Amino acid sequence: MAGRDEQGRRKAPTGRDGSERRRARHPRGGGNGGDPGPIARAVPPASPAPKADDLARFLDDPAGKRLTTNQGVPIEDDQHTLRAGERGPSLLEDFHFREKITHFDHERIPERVVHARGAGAHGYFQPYASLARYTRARFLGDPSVRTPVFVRFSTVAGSRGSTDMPRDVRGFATKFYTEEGVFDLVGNNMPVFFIQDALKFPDLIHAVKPEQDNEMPQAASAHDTFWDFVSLTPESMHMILWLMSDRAIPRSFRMMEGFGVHTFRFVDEAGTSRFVKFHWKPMLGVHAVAWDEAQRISGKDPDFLRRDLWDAIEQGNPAEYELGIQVVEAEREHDFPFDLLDPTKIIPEELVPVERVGRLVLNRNPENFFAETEQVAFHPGHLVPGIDFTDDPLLQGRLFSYTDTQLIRLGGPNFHEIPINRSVAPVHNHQREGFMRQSIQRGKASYEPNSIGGGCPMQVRRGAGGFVSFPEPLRGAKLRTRRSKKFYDHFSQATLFFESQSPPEQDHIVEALRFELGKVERPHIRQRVIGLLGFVSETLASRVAAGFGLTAIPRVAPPINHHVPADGAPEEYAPRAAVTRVDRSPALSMTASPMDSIRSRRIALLVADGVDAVSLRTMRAALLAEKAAPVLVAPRLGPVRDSNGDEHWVEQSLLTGASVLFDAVYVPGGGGVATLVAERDAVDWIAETYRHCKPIAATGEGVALLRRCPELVDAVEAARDDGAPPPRDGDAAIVVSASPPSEAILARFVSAIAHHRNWTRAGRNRLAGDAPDRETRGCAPPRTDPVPPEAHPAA
Ligand code: HDE
Repeated sequence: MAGRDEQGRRKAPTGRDGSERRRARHPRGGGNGGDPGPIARAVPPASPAPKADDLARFLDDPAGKRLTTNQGVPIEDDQHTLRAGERGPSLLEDFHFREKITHFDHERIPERVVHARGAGAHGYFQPYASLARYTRARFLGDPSVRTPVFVRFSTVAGSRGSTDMPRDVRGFATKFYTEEGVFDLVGNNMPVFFIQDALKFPDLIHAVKPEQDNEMPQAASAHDTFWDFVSLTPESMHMILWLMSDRAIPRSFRMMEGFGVHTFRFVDEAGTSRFVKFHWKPMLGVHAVAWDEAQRISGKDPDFLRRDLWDAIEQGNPAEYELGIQVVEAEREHDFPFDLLDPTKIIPEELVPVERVGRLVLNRNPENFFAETEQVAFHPGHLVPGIDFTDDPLLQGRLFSYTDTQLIRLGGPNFHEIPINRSVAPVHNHQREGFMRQSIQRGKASYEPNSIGGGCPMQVRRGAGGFVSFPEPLRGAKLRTRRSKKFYDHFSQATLFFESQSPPEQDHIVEALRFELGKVERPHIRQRVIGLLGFVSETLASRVAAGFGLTAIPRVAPPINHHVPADGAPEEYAPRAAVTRVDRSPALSMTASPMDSIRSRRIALLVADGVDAVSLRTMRAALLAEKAAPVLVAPRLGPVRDSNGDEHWVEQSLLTGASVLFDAVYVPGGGGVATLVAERDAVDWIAETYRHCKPIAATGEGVALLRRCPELVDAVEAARDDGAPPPRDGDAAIVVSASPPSEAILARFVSAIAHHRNWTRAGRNRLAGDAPDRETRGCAPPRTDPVPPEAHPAA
């Protein structure tokens, strides 16, 4: 299928065999960055080879090739081992067998300790305008430069084979292959973290990973050890609020934000440093699924997110984001109620606006998951001149961890030579040997200074692009001690986050906490967590408490903070409230995100033989015009015949598909509706779509299928046939009409899909009576008073 190359050019259509890229193959393999000679260049070339060309040199394309051993010896028989006679033993001399099996036995490498499950994509980054006023980083200084990138998205807690849809943080790691070397922005889809000091990372991860005695539960934070750690770690409260929000169950990697989390530095040509926070803002807006839906998706398609990314790119829908930066002048470092070095705090956009400065486009799928997505090695310490660290104690610890982890994971110190990790800027130094060394260094000198090699490779002056660390003045005694005072404000920003959410988003946080704590077996852990939530918001805590039959928020036994050294006085480590300057930050709510596109959304068209040809054609054309992905779903696979007798190929059946894998559903009219109305799975499809707050449209006879669902009866009655908005209490995401879809009906359906979910449906559809604490699992509860089908004849 057609995609785009890394410069965004449309590729000639090719099969998945990559034959087009085959032609681009470089005649020469190996080497570093394609640099021809042994002499280092003081100044890198103006336009290094794009990363795709670099990778193309390593492509192994089997088309038309002979089968060989690893030594290149042609293989005559790949079916039988070498044996002594027809019924005799196998022979040790069978070099082909031994080589093949040995290689197979060694196919696995250790999975990442965290972020084991991921999906990657290639693309490019381009700034809108020069950022030279902030940074000397060349890839940010020239709007004409497109820098190749590779991005890996991931979950954190689960193993490599776990589902894409647990409640979890998502990694968003970007490798920029710049002309000055590799820059990695290794971020997450949440702007803060659980802990303030890297020393606690192994504790946090041990707590969230499956419990050590029985290795359960997989890819889930809903268990005792995680919440035990949280209950003793008040600094985690802000992150917990993010984790309990719908941000932890994104609809797509293409529809989530990314954050660098730590405060970094920009350094300009004059050496002036400013603080900077990095953001990725998705062009499709920020969207989530319902928690009930996430759990079902995990069963129906555990590859949901990686498939979404892969398919979108294959279909020519690149994933796109804007790079946002929040820049703080050095003199303002201490102007905030929080410490800029504290990774459990954001800089509210109300205090420092996010400037959108460039575009990231992911438009090419990897050729090989292992070679690229698995072997890619990120490191927050991969920097280019113009970007530098701060003393955030979490960031400082990460600077050690990432090289260390690659050594064990990728087997030695030469992981930078693996094709996906190689810099496109030339690499020359005196590092030598080690497992799997690829470069063949020439000459005699492998040390510096040397005279034998003419002093090469040579150091590079700052003015010629040499990296110089920002000379931050330091002072202070060597201590393992308390952090600066502002780090101990553990709750204010958690409160800010909760207060900034819309009512449905707040409901989802309450329900997520009830779910997670409901899986905790030890009551004292649960009660302590609810007690901590009381410091964030009494409303939140009492609503969670009500889910456990508690009538009051439990008191937290002191000390509140258990991160106290053996000789420390607990009161000195106690949380303290800061004077906040922002009470509400609309940017923290997902409702603030753009809701104007339905590009690449998947819409199920439920059909059966006899479907109305006009309705089907009109709806399909309207959705395709908006670049959405309509998919025909029928009671069985194969062709379906419309009212004109034309055949349509069914892509999914009620058996192979599932409502949770789609963003909306449309039921066209026609004779086929009678078949659907008789199918339990078709009725359930509609009911589930409704429960998960997604848009539903039906026209003509199709409305009868909606009426089979008790949940929908009121909403269908209230919906306006002419496409006008429903009355005040109506459901804008239920679009029905007695006749084939008109322009107004199409427009309303498209607008409902753009809004993604009608979350208010969950609240509006409670069982009879006032039941404010009833759990909805983030979706509309089913009605238990079924309406007999005969009471609602087809429209
Ligand atoms: Fe990581 N983290 N991390 N992390 N992290 C890893 O490195 C670590 C942290 C993040 O797709 C590991 O190559 C420590 C924050 C992403 O390959 C490891 C600490 C943030 C990825 C590691 C943190 C991240 C990792 C495991 C506390 C958001 C996946 C495999 C100081 C800013 C990258 C690997 C990929 C991966 C250590 C905290 C993001 C073990 C010690 C905060 C996106 O080195």
